Amino acid sequence: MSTHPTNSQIENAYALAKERYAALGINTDAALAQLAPVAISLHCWQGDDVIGFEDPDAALGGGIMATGNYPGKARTPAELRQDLDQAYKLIPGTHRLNLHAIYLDTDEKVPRNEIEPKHFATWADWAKQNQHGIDFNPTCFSHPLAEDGFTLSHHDESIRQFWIEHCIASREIGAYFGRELGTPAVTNIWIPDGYKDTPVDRMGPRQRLQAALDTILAEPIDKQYNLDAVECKLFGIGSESYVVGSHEFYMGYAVKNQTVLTLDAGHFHPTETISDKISSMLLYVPELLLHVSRGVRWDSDHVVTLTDDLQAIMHAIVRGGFLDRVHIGLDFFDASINRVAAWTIGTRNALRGLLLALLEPGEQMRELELAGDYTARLAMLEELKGMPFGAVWDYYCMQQDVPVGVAYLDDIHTYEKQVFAERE
Ligand code: RNT
Ligand code: ZN
Repeated sequence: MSTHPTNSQIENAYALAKERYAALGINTDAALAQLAPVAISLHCWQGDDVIGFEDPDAALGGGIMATGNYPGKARTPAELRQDLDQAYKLIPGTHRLNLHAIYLDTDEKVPRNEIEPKHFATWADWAKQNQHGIDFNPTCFSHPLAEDGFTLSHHDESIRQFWIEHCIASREIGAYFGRELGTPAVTNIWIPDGYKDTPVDRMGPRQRLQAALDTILAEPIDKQYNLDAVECKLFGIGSESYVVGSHEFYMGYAVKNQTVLTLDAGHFHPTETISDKISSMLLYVPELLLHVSRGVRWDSDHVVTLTDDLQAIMHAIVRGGFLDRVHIGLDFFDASINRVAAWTIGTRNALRGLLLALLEPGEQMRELELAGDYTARLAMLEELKGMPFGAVWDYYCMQQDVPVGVAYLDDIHTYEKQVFAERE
């Protein structure tokens, strides 16, 4: 579709950019060295519209929805891994995989409360070969026992117990990945529980959820293998009036129990952003998991683009020095575009946002702020937006041996013709 820059053009542009940044006291090589080890957790569920492999005819439930029917979606674990391999090839760096329990790889029909590490062994082998850490999630939706909209907070004890067992099994699978791969899995609990219309009892379901979580987390697991996280939400389709696991619920729970708190960028009021929550929450919880996403009207899960919101999140992480306490995961699912491209575009954008944040003269700007020179602070923040950041990003892609600029689309088109076409 276009001609691509040559290596020497990329190098020349970088050399100029490096000088411009150096003049502001920013070392571009150091910024790239900081970016390189950051592992973003790619969510497996973008690859097949959150269907999984438990039942190929499963319908997505739990108040989340994927729209579109772009051809070529992965139908088996092997196909999903093949698609992921393709996406990882187009993204600079080495990244993680975020797996949901319904993506088990076995011919057996396994009830969710009986899943075991062996059902995920192929994932561990593949991750080991490709140096991916793995994160994990119990799947408390798209299931007959979740059909009435309640799982861990269900008033029926036997249903609640089923989901408790599923979450306990999931933590063990997280720990298995952690042991196998030498990097802890963040096992994140999100449940859809809530009411479409105004409830009378708002406390009861929350008490049940709190007790269920206590039971799930009762068994200590070494943090070098598994980290427990909990994720809130404002509303879902069918739970517009009341969500049991609200922000306050999980904020309180995570602080009290010192678990990881998950902040999904699409799970708050439309004008509320997660960027400003990071520095507050890190005073009270050990670590955060981010579901970097993009809300659009009723949807919380559009492909991540390089928005002000995204930049504010990355700035908050970098300026706070929180890269080692914030796990960056992605959460979006768009079935109307090439799914490998969705991963590629979303992840590259997350990294671009991060690089922009790393290309700041942090110390100098802090000094200006402390000196009360808000004029210079504002001038600097605005000047930075016009710096030749693209040249640094292009150079990084070249250095990491992935396509520079939209060149990745060529690979995606080839892949589409060779692989997706075969799946129809
Ligand atoms: C749903 C939550 C949750 C899911 C995944 C599939 O609103 O964001 O994180 O998207 O678990
Ligand atoms: Zn999420």
